Amino acid sequence: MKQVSLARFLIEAQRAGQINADLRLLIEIVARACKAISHAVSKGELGGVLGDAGTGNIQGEAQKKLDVLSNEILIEANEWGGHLAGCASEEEEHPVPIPNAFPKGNYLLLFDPLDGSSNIDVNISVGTIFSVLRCPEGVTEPTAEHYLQPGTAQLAAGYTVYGPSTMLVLTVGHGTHAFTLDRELGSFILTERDMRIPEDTKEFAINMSNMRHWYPPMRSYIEELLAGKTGPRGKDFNMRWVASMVADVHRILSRGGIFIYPRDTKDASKPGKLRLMYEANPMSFIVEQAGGASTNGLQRIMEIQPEELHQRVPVFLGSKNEVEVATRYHREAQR
Ligand code: P6P
Repeated sequence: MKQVSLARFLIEAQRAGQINADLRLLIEIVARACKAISHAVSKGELGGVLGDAGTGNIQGEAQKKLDVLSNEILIEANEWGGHLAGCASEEEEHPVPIPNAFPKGNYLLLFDPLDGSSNIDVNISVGTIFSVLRCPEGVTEPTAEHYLQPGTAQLAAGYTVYGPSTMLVLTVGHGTHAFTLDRELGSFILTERDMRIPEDTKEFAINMSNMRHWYPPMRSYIEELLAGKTGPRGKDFNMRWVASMVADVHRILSRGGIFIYPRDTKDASKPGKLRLMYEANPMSFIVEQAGGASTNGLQRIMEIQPEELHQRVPVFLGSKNEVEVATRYHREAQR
């Protein structure tokens, strides 16, 4: 079968009325930036870009050199095209305006430039996550509150996982599709159209070391998975935890599973670890478009009305029926 490149896929999506020319340009530019990040990541120690940058970000996390580099690559790639009104990054406290030297467009781009970067120095897969919103009508200098739109307002979302192969997974609201980077051509090639997450699973992903900090419904739910055949679930479960959300979510998209990062008592000020705007919302859009589900334990993540740019949220996402079981435990406990 003739290979379909990302460029051709996006032209066909535009021809089908799913996206317009500006959104197509935006996605192509983000994909090109991810190729540059993939190139830097794959050099490893030889690129002199491993280790700490010696700086911290708004999250209070030590930044890796590659966090800073990836952030710069995405910001610089997107400033001149005339398609963006601004962008927001996990690595930037405030939204980044488009320089006045360049025209502004109708879209807002939000991203985690290098998620899981604590894995970089031990050569474990990391990724880039991005989300696209429309800039509110008539706003040319968007500030943080213009980004605070629920996940259902997303026009596109995707991630690039820098693993044994570099893969871009994308949705524009018409299914979830996977592209694999052909390094010789420098093109992302469509390798899976309309990904579907199995509705049931025997595999869960959670950081078990936090168990003593979990609230009762979380503990009950996991204890039943661990009981396997001998317990109420009547089947044995396997566990995987890469500690790179992109890698864990990609596995779940590919073969099913449930990914959980719950709120816990370790830090009551934080309702979970993952950020709503540029991690949970884009991943939820991608997963729902593949037939999966994504909640914060009580409601659909994409229906949460954001209150601040870097807010955190508990995440239960993946195989639809398993997410419903875990969510039911939490809803019952809340009652
Ligand atoms: P923990 C990476 O730092 C990240 O934000 C996600 O990619 C990942 O799922 C999670 O944190 C890992 O958290 O507490 O297991 O290190």
